[in-house]
Amino acid sequence: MARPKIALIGAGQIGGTLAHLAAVKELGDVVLFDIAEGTPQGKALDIAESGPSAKFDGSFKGTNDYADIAGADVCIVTAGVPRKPGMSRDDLLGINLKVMKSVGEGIAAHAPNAFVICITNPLDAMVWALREFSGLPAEKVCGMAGVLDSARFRHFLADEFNVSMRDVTAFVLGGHGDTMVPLTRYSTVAGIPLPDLVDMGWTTQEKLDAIVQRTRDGGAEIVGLLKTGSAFYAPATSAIEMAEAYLKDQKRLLPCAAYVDGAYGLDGFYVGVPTIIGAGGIERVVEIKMNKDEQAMFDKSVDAVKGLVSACKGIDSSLS
Ligand code: A3D
Repeated sequence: MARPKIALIGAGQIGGTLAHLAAVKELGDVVLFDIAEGTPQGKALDIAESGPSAKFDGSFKGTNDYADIAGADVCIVTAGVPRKPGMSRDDLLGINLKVMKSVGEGIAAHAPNAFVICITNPLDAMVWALREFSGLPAEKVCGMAGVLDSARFRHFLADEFNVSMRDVTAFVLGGHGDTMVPLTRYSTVAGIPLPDLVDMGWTTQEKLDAIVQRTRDGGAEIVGLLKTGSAFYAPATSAIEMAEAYLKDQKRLLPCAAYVDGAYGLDGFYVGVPTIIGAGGIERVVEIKMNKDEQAMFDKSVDAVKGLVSACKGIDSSLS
């Protein structure tokens, strides 16, 4: 059986890391696409040359021609610009919206059957625009954010409790922005919810609140340290987890930016929710019960995403 084909649209920091992870995990043949000449070709060759030592097989091609993504099973989109210190994700909207138009058209023309994972920021608005521009079925287009935000939350919790991150599960919903909603009630250490761990004296409510805030600021913390761009190792690893769930029909329950129409009282736009990812793409949006406070945080986050989608419509009249 032929190896799956994975197209990476954008060969920058995240794109290159995605290619390397896909190679090491032997997920399939990789095509790296970018408008920058030489960058995707150089990264593809460099990764291919690591194969003999790392012991993976696969074909790695760098290209500036959309025709080379033809028939891709998965497309992961990082094309665009990242944040610099002092910028919010929303500051990227105007530039990256134009990029989503060309990427959406490229995917529609050459890889219309792919499962598409968008990473470009501001995530919830860009994945919505990418779906609109590509015209692909909504269940085949999603955004990576919740897996990363939950991973950051899990890392901070594992550190606080001095336990393996394997035993920490966490839930972060809503938009991928300052209003994201880390849900402590649904986050556990080996099944023990965080509020119970506070009662058990494992941590204090103040420390837990600080971890929740650090999770919300997780992207900015890395931008502040790197100064020249944003996080790439953890974002790439998170998207690969989603791609693997699709390619191997794992039916993973992962939080991601999915098209929500009906659930959560929403009518047809993208926001971070729990989903099942399998061979059908986003096979199911899982609707969980929220208490009053959680619902209020979620609603605020949804309003922020709605504002960004309206801004996109204001910039590109074909989206209205
Ligand atoms: P970077 O290293 O700058 O790579 C972006 C690449 O996109 C560059 O190589 C550009 O040449 C390329 N590019 C620009 N325009 C086009 C185009 N029209 N077609 C094809 N390629 C193009 O950035 P990065 O890899 O660090 O980040 C990529 C995106 O991911 C940015 O928008 C970040 O803000 C975003 N990001 C999202 C998260 C989430 O959790 C959602 C996390 C981290 C970064």
